[in-house]
Amino acid sequence: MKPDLFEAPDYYNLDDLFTDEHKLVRDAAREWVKRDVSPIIEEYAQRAEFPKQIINGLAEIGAFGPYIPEEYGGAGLDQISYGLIMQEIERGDSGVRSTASVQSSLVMYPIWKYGTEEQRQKYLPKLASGEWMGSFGLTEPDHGSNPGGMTTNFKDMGDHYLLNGAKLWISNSPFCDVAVVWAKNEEGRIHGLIVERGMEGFSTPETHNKWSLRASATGELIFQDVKVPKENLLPNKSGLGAPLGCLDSARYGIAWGAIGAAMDCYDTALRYSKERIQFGKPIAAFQLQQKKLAEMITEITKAQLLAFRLGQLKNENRASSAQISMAKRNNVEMAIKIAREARQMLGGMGITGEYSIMRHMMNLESVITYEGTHDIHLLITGLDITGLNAFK
Ligand code: TGC
Ligand code: FAD
Repeated sequence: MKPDLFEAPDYYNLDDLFTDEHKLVRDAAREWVKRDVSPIIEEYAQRAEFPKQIINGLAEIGAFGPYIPEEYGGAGLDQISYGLIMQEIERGDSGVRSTASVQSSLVMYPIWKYGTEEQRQKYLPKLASGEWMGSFGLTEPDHGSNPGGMTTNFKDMGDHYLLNGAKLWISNSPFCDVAVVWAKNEEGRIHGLIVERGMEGFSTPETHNKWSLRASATGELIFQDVKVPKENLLPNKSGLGAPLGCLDSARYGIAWGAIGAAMDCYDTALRYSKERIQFGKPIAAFQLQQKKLAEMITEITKAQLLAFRLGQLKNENRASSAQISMAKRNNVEMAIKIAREARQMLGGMGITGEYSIMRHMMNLESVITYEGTHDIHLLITGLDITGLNAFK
């Protein structure tokens, strides 16, 4: 792969709106991605393997629990810093950002928000340092967009719970130490349970043959009469709103992350088009190529402003789920369109692993599907503005 010469676009001087802390956190993440992710990521993606050696680095830049309080090992940062970390990591690879999203927003967040003090003390510091890795089991083979239909269930056996069922498409599952699993009790009410590797009847087979998110490990969570200690139930929130609350936080991070992938594609295409000579001129001199570049930077700038404003609202606890859906949907679509255009600008070179664009493009096919598909987020906006539910 070519050396990482990335220069971040900031067309509307967004840097003026960031605090010194935001810039410090972002620049540290940016440097780390250049040093520790860019040189190896293409090779790991080609091999379809998650690079476990970057776990310590992710912890050091604060990517595991950026907004979790420091007393639990988190970085204690605000929501904009969290977003900027996700942007920088996804600039490197969406699969690496996935690992950080799951660990922070889908594993640490529910333990912090819905767990007991004992659960927080036991799990959060180890998850923040990367000593333990987590996964989040909501999706099932027959229940993806409709998680409320889940059939994974647990029974109260007096001194423990008995968990049965299966989850599919689970990021980090093949190597996770703990899984936050959503299952129904005997009354059909959804609860979160912390399941630990090593519990009898719990297995995590890997899903192979992915053309997307190849540097992220994806798999299943299978529960066959797993005895879960009663103290592993998350007691402070139940119902579908509990996992959906975690998704709000992860979807917000993706809204920023997608900007990173788009920035990388734009920056690569801009540099390439100024160097590539055809018909005696750099291809950047042709109007058609300038149109592509001008539209890319316009869309990136709009996405940056959307994410920044959403970050302000999140900091004030005023961001609605529907506002988060709009940003996730818009920014991922923006990124995937830019990846497709940028790939064309590199001609044949665009399909090779010498450049990051094709990898981003394929990764974004997962990003536009997970954490709520593109259609589901549109319907969330539709419901919000009309008051009419078009899901069912
Ligand atoms: P509905 O009846 O609308 O709602 C049920 C309850 O949930 C509440 N609620 C929310 N709460 C918090 N945050 C949200 N975003 C919420 N949305 C809804 C709602 O108020 C209600 O509460 P209550 O107290 O009245 O019971 O539920 P529904 O069954 O009609 O479904 C709505 C729908 C379709 C929007 C929802 O199911 C949905 O978002 N589906 C998409 C599923 C999804 O996003 N799955 C993601 C799995 S995790 C993942 O992909 C990780 S990828 C990780 C990575 O690698 O980065
Ligand atoms: P389906 O729900 O079957 O949807 C198929 C199509 O039908 C989509 O186009 C959808 O938009 C459309 N559709 C569905 N319902 C409606 C409707 N009411 N109206 C109109 N159109 C509709 N899940 C986890 O729990 N944890 C994870 O860590 C995780 N990681 C993932 C990693 C990867 C790489 C991938 C690909 C997925 C991951 N997921 C994870 C699962 C992901 O959240 C689901 O794939 C997603 O929610 C969609 O579910 P589905 O794939 O079953 O598609």
